[in-house]
Amino acid sequence: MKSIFKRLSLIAIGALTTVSIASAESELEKVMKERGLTQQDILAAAKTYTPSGGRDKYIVFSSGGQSGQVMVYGVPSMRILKYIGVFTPEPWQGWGYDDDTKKILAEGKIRGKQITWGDTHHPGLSETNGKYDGKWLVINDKANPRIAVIDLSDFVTKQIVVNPVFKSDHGGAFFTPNSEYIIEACQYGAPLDNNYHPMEDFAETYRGGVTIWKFDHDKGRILPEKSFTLELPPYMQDLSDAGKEASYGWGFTNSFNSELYTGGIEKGLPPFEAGCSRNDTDFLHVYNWKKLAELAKDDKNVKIVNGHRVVPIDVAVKNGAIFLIPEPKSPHGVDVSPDGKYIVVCGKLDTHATVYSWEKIQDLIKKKDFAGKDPYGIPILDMKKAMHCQAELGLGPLHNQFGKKWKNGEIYTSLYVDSQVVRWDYLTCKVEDRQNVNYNIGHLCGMEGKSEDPQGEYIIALNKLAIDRFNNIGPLHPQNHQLIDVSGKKMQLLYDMPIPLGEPHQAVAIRVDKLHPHVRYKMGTSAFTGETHVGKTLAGQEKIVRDGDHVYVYGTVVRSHINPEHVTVNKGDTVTFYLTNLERARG
Ligand code: K7E
Repeated sequence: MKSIFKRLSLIAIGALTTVSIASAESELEKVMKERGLTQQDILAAAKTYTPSGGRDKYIVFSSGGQSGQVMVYGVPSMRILKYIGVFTPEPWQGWGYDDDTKKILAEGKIRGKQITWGDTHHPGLSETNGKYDGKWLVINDKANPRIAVIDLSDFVTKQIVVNPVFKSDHGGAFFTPNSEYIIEACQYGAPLDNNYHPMEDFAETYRGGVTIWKFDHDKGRILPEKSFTLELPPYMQDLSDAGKEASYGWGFTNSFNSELYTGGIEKGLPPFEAGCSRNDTDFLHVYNWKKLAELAKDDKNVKIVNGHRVVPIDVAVKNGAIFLIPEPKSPHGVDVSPDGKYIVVCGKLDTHATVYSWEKIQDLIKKKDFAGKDPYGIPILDMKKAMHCQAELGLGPLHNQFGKKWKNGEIYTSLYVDSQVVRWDYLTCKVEDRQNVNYNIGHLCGMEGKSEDPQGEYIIALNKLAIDRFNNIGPLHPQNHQLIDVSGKKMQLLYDMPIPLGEPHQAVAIRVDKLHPHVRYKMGTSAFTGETHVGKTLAGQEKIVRDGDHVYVYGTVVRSHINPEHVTVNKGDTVTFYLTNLERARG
């Protein structure tokens, strides 16, 4: 009897399941029809949809651009999780409104002037053996030459450092493979000192450079007194990358103004952009940061500018620590392959990406096989002799990310003018696939795609324009981050994520299981310094202390319960409130 009942109920359940699948199917068909969705759309939705309570596999740190902060979101859901206050006050999280955070923002003062905005540009994750270790995030401020360090144990900015010799900062922040140093290139040539020098003296007195910031990997702090700058000609040093494995110890920085042009449209001269794009090639700078770091320790190898150690060009040349290689017209990204054997450079105004061979470069340096010298005495290697191959990609190639099969040459490049992501093979220089994006992509973000351990799976196209992608919200459109599935033979566009911020310029992605942030702070810890706060007050210890006309309130807070509730002071007193949060629940 029992077993018959069981069988009957099983049949009933089976029938129910069939009915519910059938009704779900017809419901799905109905929704697809009503919303005009294709099978492909449904597949894309299934690849990104994350049910309530679900988690992402990757966390992305994206610069907030002129918003001066960092945005954190998940992949593949593309859900925004956090804004980290960096150079700009963030009222909702108290960033820039209390004494501790004011102190950090004040570290970013330039020549005594407080600057409460920034253009966060290139985020970089700390590395151990060339792999992301999930400990620290650094980001540069392009507009005001500064770098900030963010602690990934609580996602809070802990340090801001001003570059003492640069007047702009573009090619940063890039970690060396064991986070020994952070590379930061300047972009616009300018006097290294803070004095006036006329523009006519550009070639003689204006300089470019690369600052090599010493980083304390355990404490997560830049050590300015152990850092130095390699002086360079004012070629407008641009993006940089640190060599790895085979090319460990070296750094690569490209530049876009071998013409040393400074503009002058008002005097009838060609506009700046045209004038600095006349030559067919610019210069890739190849320098030995390891050797330079040794040289910089000795006072006789450096000049001190604004209290900072600068290795002059001639010292670097004499010690075989700097070389130039021509690279196609107005290059942009320079990206070192995970094994350090190839250096890929995109020529913004050239349709090619050029792959240089580290082995050939080293060989030329060893044999002193130079094609000549630049006006500043730096040896130039022959471009053809240093080259591995060149790939014709399309219009406006900018940046590169490596795929999971990087050993077989898998690489992705953004095409700004063509609005495309191209998958190609950097070993053979053959193009494999193209994906249209919408529109005008700048950087692209692979999953750990610039580390020694690229994960593949997705590429995010960081598009500067959205035009017709979203509802009309007035003349100014959001930016658009588009998620692309790169796991199959053909790339597939999955998701459009509007970003209503200053241009969120570049992003880095890391596997979630590499991050181990605190669940809560130890009671009385300052969220901003990570140390026990002088105002730490436990339940029952609340007090009001007067010191002359300064009144200190040691209070506690649990949700809406604040103690004390009344504080009576005299007119003209200064009052400091210390409120210790006693809440233990997560929130
Ligand atoms: Cu290509 Cu400033 Cu990152 Cu722009 S640099 S795209």
